[in-house]
Amino acid sequence: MKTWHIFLALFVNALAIHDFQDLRQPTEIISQNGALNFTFTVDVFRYIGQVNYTTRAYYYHGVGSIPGPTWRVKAGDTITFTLKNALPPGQSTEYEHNTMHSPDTTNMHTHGLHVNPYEDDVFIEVHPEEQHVYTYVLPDNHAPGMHWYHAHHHGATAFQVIGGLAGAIIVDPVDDSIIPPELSNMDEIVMILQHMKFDSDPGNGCPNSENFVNAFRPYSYLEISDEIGDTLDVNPSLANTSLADFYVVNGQYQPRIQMRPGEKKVFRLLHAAGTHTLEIEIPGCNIYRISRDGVYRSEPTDAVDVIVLIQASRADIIVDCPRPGTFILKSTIDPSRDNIVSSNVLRYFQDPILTIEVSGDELIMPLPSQLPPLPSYLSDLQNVSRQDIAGQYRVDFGQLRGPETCNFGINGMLFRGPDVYDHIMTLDTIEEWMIKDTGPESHPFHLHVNHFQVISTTYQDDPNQIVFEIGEWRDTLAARDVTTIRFRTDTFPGVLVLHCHYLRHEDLGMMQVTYIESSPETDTGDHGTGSIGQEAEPNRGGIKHSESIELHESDINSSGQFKSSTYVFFTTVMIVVLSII
Ligand SMILES: [Cu+2]
Repeated sequence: MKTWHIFLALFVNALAIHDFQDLRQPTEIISQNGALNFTFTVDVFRYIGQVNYTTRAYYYHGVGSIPGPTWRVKAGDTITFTLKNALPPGQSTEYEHNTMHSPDTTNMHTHGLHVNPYEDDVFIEVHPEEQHVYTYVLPDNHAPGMHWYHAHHHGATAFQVIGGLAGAIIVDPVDDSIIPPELSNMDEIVMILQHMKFDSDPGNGCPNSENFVNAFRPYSYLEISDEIGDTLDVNPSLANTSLADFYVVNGQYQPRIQMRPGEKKVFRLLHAAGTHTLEIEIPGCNIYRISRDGVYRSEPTDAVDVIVLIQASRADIIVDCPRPGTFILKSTIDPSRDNIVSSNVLRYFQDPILTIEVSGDELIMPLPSQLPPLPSYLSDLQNVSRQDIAGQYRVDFGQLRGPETCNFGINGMLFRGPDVYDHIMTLDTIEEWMIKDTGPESHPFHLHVNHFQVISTTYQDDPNQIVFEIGEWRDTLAARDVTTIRFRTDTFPGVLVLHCHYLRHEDLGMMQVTYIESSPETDTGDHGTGSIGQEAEPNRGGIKHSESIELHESDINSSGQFKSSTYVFFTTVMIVVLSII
């Protein structure tokens, strides 16, 4: 963003109607005696705020809200959740994959939860006048942390998430004593950041083509509504016609919170979006990050200047403001980070997003020296020996060649359907994947069900590890150059979905399905219906949807897996680069 853009944004902001209301917390639905049983109904909803518009929302006990209520559970709990679709019937249930379609078909994804993939199944379709009962059984050792839920019907994901179908999931530990007292003494504030955009900004995120099939740029809700064939009348009405592109916190525009000087609070930030990258700053206050993507660090960071929240990411931060006064939480575009935070077209400026009023008597609150320990499935994989790595895979984000020049795919392909497995793994083993993205922008890589640990990267422009840290656990990662991740295929056999979390890319084909077998000897395919790559095996049900394959790397074989010779080459290059650093 150029300097004059920032001044323009400041000017427009000065004209805006500020709510300056106290920040509300979403309704919490809290588990009792190990169970959380509830129903959400998806129905038409008129959002009222800086913009009034007609969209879809989750209704709980007859009350609709954006964001939806927070699910609050403990490790070991069972969530029994009924999703009812009360949207108007009449849309076709026929569609082609990798197009925008079915605005009124929905489903549920529990982003970040470590649960059975046949419970967190994004290929379930809940059409209008249908319902589905989801059962999620959290493992007894599920890590505490904040995750989120959102609609994930491929082809309608971006539309429904941007439209507001999202909310927070908080997993508390069974044993509260693992939370250090310094942390449990702090107030916790959930801050769900959602983007609303009703102007048209053609932008240009497609550097090599005039064909903006799937460019990297912010799309307005109206554009996507048109494209997907939404039959609802969005009927937007702006409180200020100059302000049509903004973030809200828990559905509120520029709300405020109160703190005392020196008081430490935990801000649980959830970027419930699929477009922008935020760079959160709170000038005059101290920020200590204690978790990312719902997984605690071993100890708080030193005070940091900025929290980069890529699409879908979460961060728990401890904040204190030493002096009385008014402070702001904002998203900035600092030129010093131009080479660090990629996707320049998707960086975002808003000042303020939230106001902090600091007054009253000073409090002195210590930081915790340690944070809750991680469970065994998140134990450190940085120093495992090579022979302990059972499988390797490469995920190559890039543009497709040919007439679809500005359409993006993975390993040269678009999503081939839920029954085509691009990589096969074995349960309870260690996988090592290389996430490659050498384009000018940065696709946010997201893996379902299993968090992964960042092992190394060839990207050299972020020496202070602002965007991601080596060794941290993530479920969504800004892919840059070649970044190596590892994870355990813990507990849950079955499909493992990966995709770009710039959600329009996902809808239009940047998604793959991989598969974890119980064991190579005993697996019969009974718990899966798909096939490996294009080599259909009768006992797996064959391929339902197949697309022409266009490879742009000669060294990717037909199942999208990276040949070992190329893997060795990349590893060698990476080791050399890292040793130079
Ligand atoms: Cu992408």
